[in-house]
Amino acid sequence: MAWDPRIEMMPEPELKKLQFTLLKTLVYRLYSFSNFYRSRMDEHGVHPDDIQTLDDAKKLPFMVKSDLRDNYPDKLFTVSRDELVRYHVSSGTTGKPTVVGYTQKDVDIWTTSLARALTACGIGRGDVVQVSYGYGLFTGGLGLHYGAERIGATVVPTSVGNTERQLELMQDLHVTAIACTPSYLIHISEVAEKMGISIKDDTVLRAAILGAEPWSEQMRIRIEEQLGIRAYNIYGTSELSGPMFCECEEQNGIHMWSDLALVEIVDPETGEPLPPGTRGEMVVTILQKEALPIIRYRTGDITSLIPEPCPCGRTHPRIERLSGRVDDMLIIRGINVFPSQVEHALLGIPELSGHFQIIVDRKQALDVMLVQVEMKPEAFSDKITDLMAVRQKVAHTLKNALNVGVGVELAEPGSLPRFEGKAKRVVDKRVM
Ligand code: DLL
Repeated sequence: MAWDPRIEMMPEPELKKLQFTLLKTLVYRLYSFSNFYRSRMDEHGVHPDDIQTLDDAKKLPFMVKSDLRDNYPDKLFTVSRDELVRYHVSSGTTGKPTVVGYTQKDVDIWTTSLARALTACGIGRGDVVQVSYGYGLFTGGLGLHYGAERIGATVVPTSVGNTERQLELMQDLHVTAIACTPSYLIHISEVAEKMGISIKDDTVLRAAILGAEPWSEQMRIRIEEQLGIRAYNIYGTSELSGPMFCECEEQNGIHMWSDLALVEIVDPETGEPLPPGTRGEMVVTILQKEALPIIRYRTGDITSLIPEPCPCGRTHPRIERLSGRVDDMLIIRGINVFPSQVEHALLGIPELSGHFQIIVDRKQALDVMLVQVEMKPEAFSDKITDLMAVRQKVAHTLKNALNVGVGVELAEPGSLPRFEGKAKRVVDKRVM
């Protein structure tokens, strides 16, 4: 089932033509009406007339998060304030946050992208969707809320927190789908266990729409098996509007709606385009945004375009699961390490609960990485030899996966921090 089959299944050549028309219109509009874009393009020696094919998009200058931060709060907006119907604000890790404004059309298009996304996961009228992403300045809650309403599903707007109540509502209101971060879903399932509720047997939950943070294929398998549901990967960033792009029922790659976004994968070092199938940094142009146009935005997310067409019949390109960020990559004694690699390795170890934390420090000029891993209650023993064996197994698995030796510390069940929003997996104590 597709929300808008005419667009979602449009033959590829037609879709490309549409993309090109939208790109060209956008570039002309911004060159005429945005000081920022005009001077950027002039500095870069490119004029809208130089955009003759879709491929010419690579002639346009990149945009990065700091461009938004430097123009705080709204200097990059291309509509007047009274045309705005909403702001979202994303918490920056440093300095000023980034503010995204939306016109009514921007909200409508964003909502359409989510209607497509939810329909692609088999959700529709008759479903009850619990939205357990944060509501408010974060885009997850309101985004999914509007999308679910648009397809005629019933929304339970729980937001995050008060997990026991969330579980009661899940049962009492016959929730069939939940939208939240993968780490919050794991937390919910642990609280359910403590309350004596089996999500698999005591609820009618059948789908989860998970995103906003990295998660692995192993984590999907674990969630699906434990909860008896199907878990779908959803992606977006606040700068692009919020969550917009999602897997379909094939669960094999995230469809990037071509009439809304032009996706490129580039070498993070050189900025040069990379071919389908090769991993690099994803760069996105949002083709139909009014309030805060986004051209060639460097997401910092690492993925690749999947070259094969999707068996679902949608012609819009897919990206593979994000494997990390250009900027959360840790360099440990010269070796690149992604927290997602650590997660991937740990989930293969049955004694562990899946909660972990990475502590990076520098001792005598050498990077040291300590991975704290939490054990499952049933695997936790008071025999030192048992614990040492597990610790050794974890250290060995991580060494193989990361190509670098790391310290391992076992933690008691329930002792590592839990997260309602995005999990913070890395504590970097190094002073650079
Ligand atoms: O996290 C928007 C969102 C809300 C996406 C709800 C999905 C669901 P930001 O707070 O701006 O926006 O963070 C965007 O989160 O650049 C990725 O690094 C990461 N991210 C988002 N979705 C995924 C995902 C929202 N499915 C940043 N897998 C992005 C891995 C993800 N990382």
